[in-house]
Amino acid sequence: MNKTESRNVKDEFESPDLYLLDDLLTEEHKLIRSSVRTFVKKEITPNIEHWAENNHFPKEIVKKFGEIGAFGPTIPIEYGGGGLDYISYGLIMQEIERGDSGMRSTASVQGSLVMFPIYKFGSEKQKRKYLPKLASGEFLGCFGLTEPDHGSNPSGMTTNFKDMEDHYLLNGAKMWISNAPQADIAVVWAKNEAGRIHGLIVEKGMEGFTTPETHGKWSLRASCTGELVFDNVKIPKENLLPGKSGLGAPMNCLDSARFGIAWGAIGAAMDCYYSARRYATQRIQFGKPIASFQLVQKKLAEMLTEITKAQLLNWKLGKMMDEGKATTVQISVAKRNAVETALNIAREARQIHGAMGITGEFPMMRHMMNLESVITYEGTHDIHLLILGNEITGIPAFK
Ligand code: TGC
Ligand code: FAD
Repeated sequence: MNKTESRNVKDEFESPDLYLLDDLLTEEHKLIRSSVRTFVKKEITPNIEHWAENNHFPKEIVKKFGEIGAFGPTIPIEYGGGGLDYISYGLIMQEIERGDSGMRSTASVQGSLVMFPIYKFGSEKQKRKYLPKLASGEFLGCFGLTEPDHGSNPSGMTTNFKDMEDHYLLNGAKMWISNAPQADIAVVWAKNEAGRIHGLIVEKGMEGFTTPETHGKWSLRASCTGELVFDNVKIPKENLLPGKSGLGAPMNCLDSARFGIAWGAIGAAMDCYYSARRYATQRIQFGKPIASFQLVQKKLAEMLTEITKAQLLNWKLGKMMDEGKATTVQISVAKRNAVETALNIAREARQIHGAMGITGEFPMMRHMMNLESVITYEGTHDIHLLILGNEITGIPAFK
């Protein structure tokens, strides 16, 4: 394959539709998918290898995501959101992650983990103050739940706040926080003096609040990750989210974000499948395209089968989300299934490309490395398995 045919020069991606799943989508869904796909082809795929190689988060993408409605698609229009359904949200995440998981992280953290808690648990004043700016990309947000000593078990968190009568005093630290170094606001989960978890909105520039960047990542290199450090930060009382407390509040947000990941990871899988199919039909060995060998066809056939199954699962989950019927367990199953499917497909697609597959000429290595984070964040692969195990047996094996 010569340079001019490489994907970085021209992104001609088309999605497979073996089972005519487009019949399940409305005209509006298809229009949304097509406009985000066009955006990704223009703004993300021509640049992503360069950004990832240079460990560069393109801050300008935030405004551009705002312009196409990628932030908070399910939030009502009156607060700047898209007023769309969950299938639309899923399709937007699928298309963005087809470009890159780190880009999807930027969008899904903003929508599901920053706008969602403010919309769901915030006061009217908080909604009016923050949501339109987050929707437009004027503000970038982050979500602080994980701590250095509390990852899978967020209920053990030690970040805490004290009631000082005219303000709260926040102390502690969060780690592995997407968007943190560039964020204008952080939705932070911390315990009050009674040990009850609450959400607080912490603004950039508050005295005692710092966001050191995490360096040395071999994954999600185009997304910025960092810590949130609180050293006696004075938080105005009006910045507490009044609507819900307890671990259930951040977990509600994770339900929405994990749904986005289920769709997004299949976008990355679709990109790998597309690249492998194209390469296999063009690459000649033993006098024939490698696509003519049965073992290569087996790989491609299994990839398409798994993508199709995952898309059906995701679509059904989207319907249940829209009907308000989706459970945490169902969402866990879809997240777990999609990420495992995508990782397997990235590995198989890489093999089809032979040595070329390890270069940035093709997307598989980047997707594969990204997916190693996706399989860990928002609940690790094993934690999701245990959530289903708990549902089946009634025994929570994570304790
Ligand atoms: P457990 O005893 O099961 O529950 C404690 C309380 O929380 C409630 N709850 C939920 N409520 C609503 N929705 C959910 N999904 C809920 N899950 C739990 C539960 O009902 C209970 O309420 P109550 O009133 O009875 O007290 O909690 P546990 O401490 O045993 O933990 C259970 C476990 C392990 C499943 C859970 O904590 C878990 O899912 N851990 C994984 C942690 C995680 O996902 N962290 C994600 C951090 S954010 C992130 O990664 C963003 S990456 C973003 C990107 O870049 O894209
Ligand atoms: P641990 O909890 O220490 O787990 C280590 C291993 O032990 C895992 O394999 C796990 O499955 C296993 N394990 C743990 N407990 C059990 C158990 N009970 N039974 C069986 N196995 C178990 N967090 C945020 O709050 N906000 C963010 O924006 C955010 N962004 C992130 C971005 C990136 C790039 C990454 C990598 C992480 C991000 N995270 C974020 C953190 C992420 O949610 C945590 O990494 C994740 O929840 C796992 O926690 P941990 O890394 O501390 O692993």
